[in-house]
Amino acid sequence: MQGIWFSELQTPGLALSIKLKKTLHHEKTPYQDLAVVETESYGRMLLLDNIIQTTVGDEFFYHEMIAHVPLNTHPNPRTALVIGGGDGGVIREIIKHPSIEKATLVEIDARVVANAREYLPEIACGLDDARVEIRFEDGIEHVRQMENTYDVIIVDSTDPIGPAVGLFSTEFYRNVYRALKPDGLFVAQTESPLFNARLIRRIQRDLAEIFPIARLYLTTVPTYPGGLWSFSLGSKEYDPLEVDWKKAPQLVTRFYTPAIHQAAFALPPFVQEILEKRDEEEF
Ligand code: AG3
Repeated sequence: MQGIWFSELQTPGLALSIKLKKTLHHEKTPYQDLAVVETESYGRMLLLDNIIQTTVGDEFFYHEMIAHVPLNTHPNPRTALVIGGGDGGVIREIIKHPSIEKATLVEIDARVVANAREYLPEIACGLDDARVEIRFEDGIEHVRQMENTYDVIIVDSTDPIGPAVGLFSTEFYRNVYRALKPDGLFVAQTESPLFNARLIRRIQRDLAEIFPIARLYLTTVPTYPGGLWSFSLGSKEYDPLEVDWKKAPQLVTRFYTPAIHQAAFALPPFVQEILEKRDEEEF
C-alpha cells in the first residue's frame, strides 16, 4: 500500500487501517499519548494511546445516538453531565435540546479539550455555549460526590483499559444512580457486541440490579471495532421505548430520528443471546 497508513489493532487479530494525509499534532499529556491526524477518507481523527476516538467523517453516528436517546427519553431534561467526552461531540448534541439549562463536562485530561478546540472545531463547537461548564477532574470522583443532581448522565469513555476501567464498575453505576435525580437516567458507551460480549452482559446485569429499567441499544460506527456499537441505559422512571414523540423537540441531526431511536432497541438474535447466556458458555 502506497503512502502512510495508521492501523488500530482493534483485537489481537484485527486491524483497521486508514490512509493519512498528515499528522497535525502529537503530544504526551499527563494521562495519555494524544494525536490528531488528517485522514483521506474520514477527515480529521483523534487518537488516544493509538486508539481511534472520533473522526470528523463518522462521529455523528456515535454522538447523536449517545446523546439524543437519553435526552428524548427524559420529558424535560434540564441538567446533564458528560463524563469523558473531551472532544465536545456529546456536548454539541446536548445543547441542541432547548430544555437544557446546564451541561457539565467532566474530563480528566485538559489537553483533550484544548486540542479538540484547536483541531476539531466541528466537534468542539458547543463547548463555548453559556450553558456549558467544563471541569477537569476525575469523573469517578465527581460522581461519588454528587447526590440528586442530574437529570441525565452520559459516560463517553475510552475503552475499558487504564483510567477508564473504573467507569465500567458496579460501584460507579451505584454512584451514578445516587447522582441522578429521582427520575433521572444514564447512558454509557459499552463497546462492541462482536468483541466485548462478556463486558456487555455484565454491565446489563449490573444495571438491571441497580435501575428499574435497564436496556441495551445499538448503532453503527464505521471506525470502531466491528462497526456495530452498543450503549447501555439505566433509568429510574422513563422507558426509552415509551417516548411521547409529540412532545419531543425538533432536532437537526444527520443520523438520529425518532424511528431510529425506536429501532436501535431492536436487538438481533446474536445480541439477545449475549444478554441471556451464562458466563461459562462464553464462545
Ligand atoms: N469514546 C471512545 C469509544 C471507544 C472507541 N474504541 C476503539 N476505537 N477501540 C469516543 C469518544 C468520542 N467522543
